[in-house]
Amino acid sequence: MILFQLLGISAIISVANAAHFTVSNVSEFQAALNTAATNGAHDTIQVMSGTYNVSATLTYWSNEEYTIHIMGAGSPVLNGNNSIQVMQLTNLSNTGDISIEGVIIQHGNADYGGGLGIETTSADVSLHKCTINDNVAVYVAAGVNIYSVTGNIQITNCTFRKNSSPNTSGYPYGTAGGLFIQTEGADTEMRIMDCLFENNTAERDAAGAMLYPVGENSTVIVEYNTFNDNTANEYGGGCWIRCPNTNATVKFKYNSLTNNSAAIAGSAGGTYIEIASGTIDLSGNMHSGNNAVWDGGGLWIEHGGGNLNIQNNSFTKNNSLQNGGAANVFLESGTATIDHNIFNDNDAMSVGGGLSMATTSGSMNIFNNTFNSNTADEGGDVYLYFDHSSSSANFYNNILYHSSFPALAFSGAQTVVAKYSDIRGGAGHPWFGTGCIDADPLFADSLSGDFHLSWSSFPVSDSTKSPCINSGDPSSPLDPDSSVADMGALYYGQKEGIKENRLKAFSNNFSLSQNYPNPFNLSTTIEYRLYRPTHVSLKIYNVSGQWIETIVNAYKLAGTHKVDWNAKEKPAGVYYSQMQAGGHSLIKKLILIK
Ligand SMILES: [Ca+2]
Ligand SMILES: [Ca+2]
Repeated sequence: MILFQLLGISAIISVANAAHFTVSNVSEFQAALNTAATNGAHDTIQVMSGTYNVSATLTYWSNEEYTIHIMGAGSPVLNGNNSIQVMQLTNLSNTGDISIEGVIIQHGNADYGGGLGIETTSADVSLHKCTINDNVAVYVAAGVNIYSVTGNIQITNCTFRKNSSPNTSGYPYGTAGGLFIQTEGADTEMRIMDCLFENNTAERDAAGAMLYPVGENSTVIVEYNTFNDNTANEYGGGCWIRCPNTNATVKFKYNSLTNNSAAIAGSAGGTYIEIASGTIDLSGNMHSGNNAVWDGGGLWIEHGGGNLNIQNNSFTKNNSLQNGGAANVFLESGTATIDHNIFNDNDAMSVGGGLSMATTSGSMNIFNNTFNSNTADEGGDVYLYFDHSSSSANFYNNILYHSSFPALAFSGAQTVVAKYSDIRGGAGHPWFGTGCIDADPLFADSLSGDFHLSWSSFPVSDSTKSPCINSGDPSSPLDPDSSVADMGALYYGQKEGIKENRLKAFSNNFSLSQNYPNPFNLSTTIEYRLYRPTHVSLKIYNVSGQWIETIVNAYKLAGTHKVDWNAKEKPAGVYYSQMQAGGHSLIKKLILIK
């Protein structure tokens, strides 16, 4: 054991190849960074609570093969006072990983990385439980700028708020309001999980987050994040991902994007994804209230070839002034699978109020989606464009209802024949094919966004049974209740006699506890836990699946929430509580005794 005593550092203890520093002011912090950079040890710098007014950028520059971990104790605030970059950390070795946890970085100002800059060659970078607020970048990356040649980068449980990149002097200036991550080499992985991006702005692209792995075989994972009220004047209001090299993997799942915009001259109000080739998996996301002046109010994708899967997402009240109110998708070649999504109340001025999709030579499989109340000049719900005759589309088991006419439209070198779909105003069109119907789908409560199919007198097969139940293509896989496939995104579960859906398998972004007491005779308490802030609805249904009461319908913060249901006036019997959040749903049984 070696014991150091250096001026300005309150305690340094180095055990073999590990050193620990505790710092409580700016000069101690910088002295610890200087020592850590050259001491031949793995370092932990514990930053005690308090405000650190930084007048010279806190700097770590090392080529040691040792890690550094900066750890806030009691949420220390590192403040650049709107005049300087707060912190810059650089390691040029292969294994000198950099990690930061539990600090608040605010009011930084720099050309790149106004709050924080990190650079490595092949070492990994992680940022955990940090808050990045009110930073400005003259050129790129107002909040955090991370660059690595081949290192992996992980951002978890962080908040990025009110960061802005306002410069307009030349591209790429004015990009990446909250966060910018770039890797240069092949085989890198970048991951953003459980983060909140709110009220960030960019004069050009990517107001919330910008992820840019330049090399081949890149993996990008963006899961369980919330993007709210971010504004880019050009492309990508919420999240922007570009993989310009071959064989990329993008997993974009369980994210919530609300009120983001591409405001002045660009596409992708919410999410922008562009890859040269590879696989995009986009599932369980909720896009609502996003808008773009060009294409793709909620989502914009350009895929150079491979697999594109868009599943179990919901798109509500997004709009674009050109094409694809909810989503605008281009697939050069390969296969797109688009199923079990809900497109509700989206608008495009030109084509594809819900979904606008184009392909050069790809094949598109579009099935079991629910489209409701979308509007466009042409293709109120769906517009497809086929560039070459080798392209194709299978379109079946979809519901297109309450939208502007014609709900489905297409152009180019191929045609579409819809099958086993419920399409309002479709009858008589050449594309209204086998098994298609034009009948009210009897959604449970479409005005409040509940697109389950209803069947009030289940199991009696009368006029209360949605015409979409068991009316999908009989050769489709059976529904989970072993009945013939239903049309639309949500099937009617006939085993329990209650609306249910496939999405609930993916609902681990929240939990719904059993109510207590249960059974009960007057009132009962329902408790639920959110792992990220989101809009929540909690509804009570009776045993026949009829809606009884909505007891929560509001935006809620992450954490545990409780609500009482007073059933004094309700008849005894079995009820169900159904919680919906982030496009997912959970159900519990309640027993009322009188
Ligand atoms: Ca060191
Ligand atoms: Ca069925």
